[in-house]
Amino acid sequence: RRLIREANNSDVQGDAEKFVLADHKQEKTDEQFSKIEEWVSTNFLFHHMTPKQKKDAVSCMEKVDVVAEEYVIKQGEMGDKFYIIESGKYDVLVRDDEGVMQSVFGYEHPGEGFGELSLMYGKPRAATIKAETDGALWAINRIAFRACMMKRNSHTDLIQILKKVEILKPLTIPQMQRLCDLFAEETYESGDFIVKQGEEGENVYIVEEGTCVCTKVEDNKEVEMMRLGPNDYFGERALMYDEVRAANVVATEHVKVLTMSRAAFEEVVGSLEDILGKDQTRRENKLNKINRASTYRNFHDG
Ligand code: 1OR
Repeated sequence: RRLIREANNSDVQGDAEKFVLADHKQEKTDEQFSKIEEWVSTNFLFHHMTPKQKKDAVSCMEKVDVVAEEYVIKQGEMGDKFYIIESGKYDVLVRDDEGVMQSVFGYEHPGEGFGELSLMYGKPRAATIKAETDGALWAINRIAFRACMMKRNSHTDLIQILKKVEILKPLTIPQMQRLCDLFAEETYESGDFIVKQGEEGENVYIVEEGTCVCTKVEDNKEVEMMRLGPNDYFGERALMYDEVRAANVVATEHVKVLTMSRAAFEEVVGSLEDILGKDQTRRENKLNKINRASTYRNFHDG
């Protein structure tokens, strides 16, 4: 990844991303590939990946054989692998207040997965996973998972998108190139919630394709606040003010978004407050205009 971050030439960056992925590819038979692909397609962790990204993820999964009584994951240890079960039974144990391991859950169905908490949040393992029988798992680590999610079109294409986003216009080309490395791409279908009112959020989003509607529940009614289309951004408020999400953002058709964590964004661009603060007036004017034209309406009325 250092190679990717440090490279400035966009072609070199594209190649480096492919290199990361190629580095993680694991041999498997066609039969294994399609079985894992089926499991991946029903697992929430892969839900917002494009079909191509899912295929990349499957190709990076590595087989792990386990024997009965083996500890696959130990609570409190650092780890970044996510596992999908091919076979075997697994016990989930959590230490209670007295330090005694208690069984809290179990997995026994092929296709079930565990270990997503550490993969997604980089935190120590929240539970212990112990094999009750011999079995087989398919594992993917965080670097490979993230490399699959990355947008791997040429940087030139991505920079053309970023240049149209109002708040990013003042950025220099090198800053934009560094941002390109950190964006992941996600897809949503009509009716999917990209951001949910009341939830905590860590990511900002840019609409790449399609439209979304921003809604808010007021007096038990879901009212439309504004529509967002290509090159609009959202999800910044919760991060700027350290608040929960103030509204929903719902896809109204097939939508592609670029997304990045606040930490990654600030690493490249600096304080989100400073940059977005300048754009808040423009956004609030847009919102007021919509309100004045009384386009508030019940979302479900259409
Ligand atoms: P991880 O990366 O933290 C351990 O590694 C994994 O166990 C964890 O991700 C989950 O995938 C899985 N609490 C925490 N982790 C659980 C739990 C759990 N169940 C499965 N895992 N439970 C709450 C216990 C107070 C049980 C919920 C039914």
